[in-house]
Amino acid sequence: MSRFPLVSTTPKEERAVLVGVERNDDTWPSERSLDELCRLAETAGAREVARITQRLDRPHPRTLIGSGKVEELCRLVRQLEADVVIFDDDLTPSQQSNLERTVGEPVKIIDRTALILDIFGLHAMTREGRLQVQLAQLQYLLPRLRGMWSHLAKEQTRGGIGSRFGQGESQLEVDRRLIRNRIASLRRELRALEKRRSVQSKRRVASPAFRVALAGYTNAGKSSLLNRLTGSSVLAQDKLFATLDPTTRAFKLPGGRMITITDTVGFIQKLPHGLVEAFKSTLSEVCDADLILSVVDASDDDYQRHINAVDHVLREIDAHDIPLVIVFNKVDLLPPDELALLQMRYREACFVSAATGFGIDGLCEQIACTATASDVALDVLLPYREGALRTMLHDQGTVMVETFEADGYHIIARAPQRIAAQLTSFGVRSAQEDGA
Ligand SMILES: Nc1nc2c(ncn2[C@@H]2O[C@H](COP(=O)(O)OP(=O)(O)OP(=O)(O)O)[C@@H](O)[C@H]2O)c(=O)[nH]1
Ligand SMILES: [Mg+2]
Repeated sequence: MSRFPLVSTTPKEERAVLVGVERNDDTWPSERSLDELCRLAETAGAREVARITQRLDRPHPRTLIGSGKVEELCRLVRQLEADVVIFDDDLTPSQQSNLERTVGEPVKIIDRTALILDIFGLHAMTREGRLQVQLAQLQYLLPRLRGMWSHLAKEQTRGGIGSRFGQGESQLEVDRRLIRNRIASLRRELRALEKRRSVQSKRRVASPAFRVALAGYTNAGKSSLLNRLTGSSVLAQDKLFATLDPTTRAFKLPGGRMITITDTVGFIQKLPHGLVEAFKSTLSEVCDADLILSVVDASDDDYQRHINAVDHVLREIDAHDIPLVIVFNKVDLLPPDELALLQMRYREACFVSAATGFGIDGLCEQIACTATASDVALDVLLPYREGALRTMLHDQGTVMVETFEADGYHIIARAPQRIAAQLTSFGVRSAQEDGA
């Protein structure tokens, strides 16, 4: 036998007890919400070992759940040797520290928001993404500073969920003032990045491709759909919040028109408001779109709630006026009669499977229809030196007739208004103005 037995370097999977509260006015059964919390916990590297729920009219101000339930929780935690307790509802800073004291060290008490922030921290890849998550984490941490001191002191040496807040900083010396300063400097950095992003997006407006944004609940299949449509290989995983940073790809519609498609961060019920705030500039990819494809996992029993949650976020980021098509994905997982029912219920929607390719042609036609709906007719004479504009007209518009005249290309086409606007200085006649 070896004198030096191998030691696993994989971080230990943490054992989690989930706690849900059912209210009389709740439209979402706590069991379903806890199922989702369980998936979030798994994504963050924890395993559910038990769950408890309590029906409550009003939250208990000191501990959210009643004292009897807190005792039950303590028993369960001891019996099952749990490392962490995750509340599905937000805990106030004082509820969190009261619970931490009662349940006792070294068990961590966190809530859904902390868990989501933790996952975002794990998945953020770009500098902007990381800054956005850090900002949201510090905003969450600030009012909890006292309660989290001891917790953070211990966490310096441990891995696992709920432990990455403020990593890299000497937490024990950090006080509120320092955190506030850091928040202010993060905001400044993000504003600078945002400025750069808006310059880039202005440049993109100058190249007037029709912009489609994929939005939707996390794990609905947005990245898979982008891959299926454009032949890309963006990361698609059976994990919540696999995508945090937007990716844009060019795509040629049937008929030859070039458009862009952007994959974005997924939404979720009870999405922490701080995250929506922090991710505003990333979410601006959705706000700048000409068409939003709201991707829905048709095989999820909760699809209606997902549609509502997405709607809610789109309102929060002022994107609800943008034309939107609902795209039910994963229809390969539906029995034919359920698919037929859904099709009857949502006559305007598209039904696709990113996995099998079912319905993708129809989806492309629907995008093409929207992309060309507001086209204007053009009858232009472009000087030969304007080859780039001619290419743009071919890429972004539909050229009906093109002849080569002595003084340039004579083109009769239909094209987006944005293109017509760029051609006015070349003596463009809008055929519509002539009654065409
Ligand atoms: N059966 C089936 N599975 C699919 C389909 N589309 C996506 N999936 C699976 O669903 C899971 C999530 O897919 P993603 O494309 O990562 O979903 P997403 O919406 O980008 O998720 P986030 O980035 O985490 O918000 C993956 O395991 C995919 O393989 C489909 O049409 N049919
Ligand atoms: Mg994704």
